Amino acid sequence: MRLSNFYLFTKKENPSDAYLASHKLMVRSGMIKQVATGIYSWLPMGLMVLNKIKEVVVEHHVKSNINEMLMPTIQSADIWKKSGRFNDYGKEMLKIKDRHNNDLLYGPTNEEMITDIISDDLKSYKDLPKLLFHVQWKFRDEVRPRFGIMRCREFLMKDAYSFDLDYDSAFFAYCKMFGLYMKIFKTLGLKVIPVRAESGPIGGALSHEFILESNEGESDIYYDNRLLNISIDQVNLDNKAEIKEYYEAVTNLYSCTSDKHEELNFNKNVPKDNQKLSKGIEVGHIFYFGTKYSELLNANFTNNNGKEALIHSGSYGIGISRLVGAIIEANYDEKGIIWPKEVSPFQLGLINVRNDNQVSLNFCESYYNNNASNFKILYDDRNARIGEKLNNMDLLGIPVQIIVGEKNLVNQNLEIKDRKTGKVNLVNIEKLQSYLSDNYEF
Ligand code: P5A
Repeated sequence: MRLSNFYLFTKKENPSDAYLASHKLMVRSGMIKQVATGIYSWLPMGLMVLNKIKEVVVEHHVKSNINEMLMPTIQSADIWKKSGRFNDYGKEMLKIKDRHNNDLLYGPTNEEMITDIISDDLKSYKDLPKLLFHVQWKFRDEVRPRFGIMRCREFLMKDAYSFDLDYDSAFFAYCKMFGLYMKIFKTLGLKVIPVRAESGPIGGALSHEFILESNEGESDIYYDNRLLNISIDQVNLDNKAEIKEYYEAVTNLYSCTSDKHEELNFNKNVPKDNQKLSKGIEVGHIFYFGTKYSELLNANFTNNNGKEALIHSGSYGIGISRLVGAIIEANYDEKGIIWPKEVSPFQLGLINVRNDNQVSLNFCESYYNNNASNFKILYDDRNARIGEKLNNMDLLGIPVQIIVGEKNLVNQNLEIKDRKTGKVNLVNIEKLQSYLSDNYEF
C-alpha cells in the first residue's frame, strides 16, 4: 500500500476524552473514529487489524471442526420473552419496535437464538454433539462506555455454542473450548491467564474468564503462578485424554476473579510464594449452563432408550474488537504501537528518506513494485520531512522498517529498523531477503 493512496490520517494530539494508551493510540494512528458514545467506525487501518484477529480466531475454530454460521444482529423479542431474559437483561439491552409494533432487539448475545435454531434440527442422540460459532456485532447499552473500543456499546464478538446429550459430553466440549482459547491467545502472541469466574446474566454453574494481564485492566484476579508453567503447545485438541489432562492440570491450580470470599480461599489454598494478585483485561469468557436454555426454549432430543431428554449446552465468547485494544495495551511504547507480527496490518514499512533524491526514489519504487505482491508493505511515498515519516511509522507499529537513504545506497546498504527493540542494522541489499527471512520469518 502506498501511503499516498491510503485512507490514513494520523494525528499528533491525543483525544481529550481518552485515558488508556490503547485508546489514544488507536485514535492517533487513524484506526477508529467515535461516531456516538461507545460506537465506533473502523477506518481502513483499524479494520485490517480487526480482520486479522478475526481470521486467527476463525481459522482455529474451523480447524477444530466447529462450524461457522451467521446469525443476524437484530433479534425477535419472542425468544427472549420465553427465556425470561427480555426483562432480566435490564437496561443493557437495546429494544426496538418495528413499523408493525413488534418488539425487536439488537442482540447482546445469542443463546436464545441458537437454541431456538437447533431445537428444530437436533432431534435424536445421533445428531449430537454439535458445535457452532459465528462472528457478529453485538450491542450492550453499557452504563459507562469507556476506554475506546475496550468497553463500548457496539462490539464484535466471536460466540460459539455447544450442544451435547449429557453432562460428561458437555463438560468435554467445555474443556476443548478452554484448550482452544489458550491456543488462540498464544497464537495472537498474548499471555492470557484463565481464571474461574462468576457466570453473571448468562447463567450456569461453570465459567472461566480469560484475562490478559495489564495494569490498566478492569478485572482483579488471583492465581497460583504455577499456572504459567503449564503449556498448551503440545496439547492435541483432537485427543480427548490430552485435552482433559491439560484442563485438569490448569484448573487444579487456584485462580479466581476478585471477591472477598475467594480471597480467603485463595490464601488458604495457595502457598504464599505462588500467590499472584494481578489486574487484567477480560478477552474471553466461557460458560457451561447445563439444560437452562433447553428447558426454557424446548430443546429436546430422543435418547438411545427412546426417551425425551434436554440438550446440555455451553457458550464461549471472545471479544474480537476488544482484543485490538488489549493487544495494544500489551505492546506499545512512548512512540506508538508495536504490533506482534501475527496481527500487524503490514509486514514491512518502507521509508524513503528524501523523495527528491532520484537514487533512493528509484530504489524504493522498484523494491515496492517487485515485492508488494509477496509481502504486505506500507510504503511512505509522501513528499514529507524524514522526521515526520519516521515518527509516523513508529506510531503505526509495523514490526520492521526499511529506511532508504542515498548515503547508504552508495555502499549498497539499507537501514533495517526493528520497531520493538528500536535497533537499526545496516544490511546489504543483496542480503536483504535472507535477513528478513532469518529475523522475521518472511
Ligand atoms: C459467551 C458467548 C457472553 O456473552 N454469550 C455468548 C457469552 N459472554 S461475555 O463475557 O458477556 O462476552 C464475551 C466477551 O465479549 C467481550 N465484551 C466486550 N467487548 C467490548 N465492549 C463490551 N462492552 C464488551 N462486553 C463483552 C469480552 O471480551 C467478553 O469476554
